[in-house]
Amino acid sequence: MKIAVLGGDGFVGWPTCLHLSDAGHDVHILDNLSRRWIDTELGVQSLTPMDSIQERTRIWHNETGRRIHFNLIDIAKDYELLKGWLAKNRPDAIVHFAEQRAAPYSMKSDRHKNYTVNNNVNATHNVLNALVELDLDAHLVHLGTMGVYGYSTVGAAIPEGYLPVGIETMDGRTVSQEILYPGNPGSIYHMTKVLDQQLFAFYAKNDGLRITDLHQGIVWGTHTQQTRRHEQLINRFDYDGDYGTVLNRFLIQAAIGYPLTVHGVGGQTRAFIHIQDSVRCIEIALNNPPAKNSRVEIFNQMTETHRVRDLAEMISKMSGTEIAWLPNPRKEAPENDLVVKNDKFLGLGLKPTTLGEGLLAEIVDVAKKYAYRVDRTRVPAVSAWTKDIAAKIEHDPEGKRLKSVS
Ligand code: NAD
Ligand code: USQ
Repeated sequence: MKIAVLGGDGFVGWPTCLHLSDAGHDVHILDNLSRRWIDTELGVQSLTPMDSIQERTRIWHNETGRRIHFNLIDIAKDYELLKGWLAKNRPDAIVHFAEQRAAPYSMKSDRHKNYTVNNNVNATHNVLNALVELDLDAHLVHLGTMGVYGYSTVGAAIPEGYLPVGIETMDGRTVSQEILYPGNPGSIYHMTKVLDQQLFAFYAKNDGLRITDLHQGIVWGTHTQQTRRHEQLINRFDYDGDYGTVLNRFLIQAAIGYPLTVHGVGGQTRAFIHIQDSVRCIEIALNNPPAKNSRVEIFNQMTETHRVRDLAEMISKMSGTEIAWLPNPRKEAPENDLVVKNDKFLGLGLKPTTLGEGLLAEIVDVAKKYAYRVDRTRVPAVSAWTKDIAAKIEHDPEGKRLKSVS
């Protein structure tokens, strides 16, 4: 297949491009490199030394003889460029990663809220709009998030996108219908993914577009089979308070001897997936497109759930690192249960990579190798969800949160 990967320079995008290219697909990256600019804005860098995208693709070509093409396009702002590229190249499929994906970054200030909404919603709408305008029957695979559902199971497992409901009619009958699971986002970033869902539902219904939405959990790990092939194919690895995600952060913290930063009592339960499984799921989704004029196909892309404090305790035991129980900068339930259905990927052959000590230790080793690149002052998460929380945290008598806890 000829596949356009929007956001193919990012943490999940880059290993996906390598995986798809290795499988024989013709891969074209469209990316505006905004994630690299955000590192500059925040004064941080990936734990792992990343080369430029041009250098990465050159190394891949040297290693494999296969080409991955790169196009510098802002999907949200350069609609005509995007449309022109799609018209000329007419891909069979599009994988859409090109959004601002950090919840803390999206909550930093009014400017960051505006940026996240404008970037994410426009990027998604521009792609859909161009597909219709060009009469292009490409299968669109979008990376959504588990966070569209919120994280509460109300005593029943979260289904894959659609919820059967019974509605009492005016003449006393009960009719059943399947509706999109009610959106319950916990940040501006997560809210943009709920808005994406509505855009997809409309374009599938009105224009018959073939769309798959992958509601992905927190991705952990860094290497895949292909990124291991050459030092310069290495994946990015975020550790800072905005972009670092919880499990990867704890592993880096363990590697540099920084107390594990648990928010609150760590009762938050979240869904997880290893990066290797993430790229496999995307390939499975590409190989199983929905029919034209059918509803949006939704998969829950996760393999296991864990409670934050259990992860911290496990890593603390494994590494001897202490745990810091910090005031929570987010507005979220302090404790929740989470049960999620993921039968569709399992049915299509996914063999989950679960959290084993071997893989965890491998990540700690990667982190130790590059520990000299870590700026410890960038580890604390300082983006507060509300002004009230920001005020409380600033008045935290022990000043734990704003200072480095080391
Ligand atoms: P990332 O920030 O590392 O990568 C996103 C890429 O998209 C970057 O290379 C960025 O430059 C590009 N991009 C952003 N806006 C763009 C625009 N307007 N035009 C062109 N390119 C643009 O993020 P990631 O961790 O690789 O996540 C990829 C996708 O998967 C995101 O949509 C995210 O919401 C979703 N997701 C990620 C995780 C996770 O744990 N990382 C979990 C669930 C879902
Ligand atoms: N947390 C800590 N300590 C930390 C960092 C986070 O206790 O040092 C807690 C947070 O308060 C939260 C949980 O861990 O309760 C998860 O936080 P996270 O930063 O790992 O994940 P999140 O903000 O939800 O976002 C990440 C990705 C996002 C993706 C989402 C999937 O950045 O792109 O959509 O995971 S999900 O969480 O399933 O919605």
